[in-house]
Amino acid sequence: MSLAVGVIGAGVMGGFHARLFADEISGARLVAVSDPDPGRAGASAYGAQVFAEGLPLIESDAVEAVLVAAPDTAHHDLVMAAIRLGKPVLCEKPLASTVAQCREIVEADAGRNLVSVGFMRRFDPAYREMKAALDAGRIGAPLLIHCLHRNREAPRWFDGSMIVANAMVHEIDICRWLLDTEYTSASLTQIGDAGDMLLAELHTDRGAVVSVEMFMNAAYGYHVHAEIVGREGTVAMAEPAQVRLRRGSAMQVGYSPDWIGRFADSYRLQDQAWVRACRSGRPCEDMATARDGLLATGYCQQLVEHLPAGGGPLAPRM
Ligand code: ISE
Repeated sequence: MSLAVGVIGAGVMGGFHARLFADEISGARLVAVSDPDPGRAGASAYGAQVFAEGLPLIESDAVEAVLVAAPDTAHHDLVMAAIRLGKPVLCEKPLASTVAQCREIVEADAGRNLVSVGFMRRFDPAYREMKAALDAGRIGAPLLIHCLHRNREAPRWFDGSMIVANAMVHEIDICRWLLDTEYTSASLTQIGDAGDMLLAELHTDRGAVVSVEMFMNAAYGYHVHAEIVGREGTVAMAEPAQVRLRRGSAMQVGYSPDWIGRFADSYRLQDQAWVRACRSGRPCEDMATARDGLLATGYCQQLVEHLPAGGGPLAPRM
């Protein structure tokens, strides 16, 4: 029998996940969607049951597994409810807003492995190929990862700390995963006074350095890029566009307007891997765990604390 999935939150992310479970993910079926806005919930339900709140959805006997795509501040309570009922839960990043809340989740999940965190870049074919090249020794010892992460336009609700906690958190997780490392210090430069641009240099316990350009209002499109520089070579993402348009003595490459276009395959592969793991009862090796979610939130918290001073030491907060 397929896995009965309930999706909490029918915004951009919840709506996309709901469609994946309704249409594309094998071994799963969408049985419920919740959102305080009935119009949004209905539009993402594809005939599944609609709830106004997340808790009754988790408690419903019809729901076997839960995807949380509610606002960040609601994550902790929803994930804890799923753990209490023994239901697997895939929570969009961040796992929770504070280190204390993440720690509570890690403790409740210990030995049960019910919690996964939606750091979907771990399933992106480009990042995976880069990691495979690195792990196979094809570029020698890693020295530096150059990352850039640009959004076309910051959402209205974006504030100064969200550039770290909501957006750069992806680089924090993916570079830990790529290098299998922890961070030891950071230097941070805020560029301009709009709070939408940041240059970060993170040092790691294995000596490699991670540099990240964050720009929330890059205007031309959504653009994520990374290159790992090793002792014997480098491995870099190709531009993600699939086609080139040639016209009027020029060649054009398109960019997606947002992260859904760029990372659609990653979300699909992640959700499929999660369903497979839930059904087999065996954890998916590549999926971010509650512990990864705790570490990411801990680093973000320290980086936000260091922003005014332009940097400082980092350590895993457990
Ligand atoms: C956004 O808030 C996200 O959640 C996306 O995952 C990220 O890629 C994007 O850059 C953020 O602004």
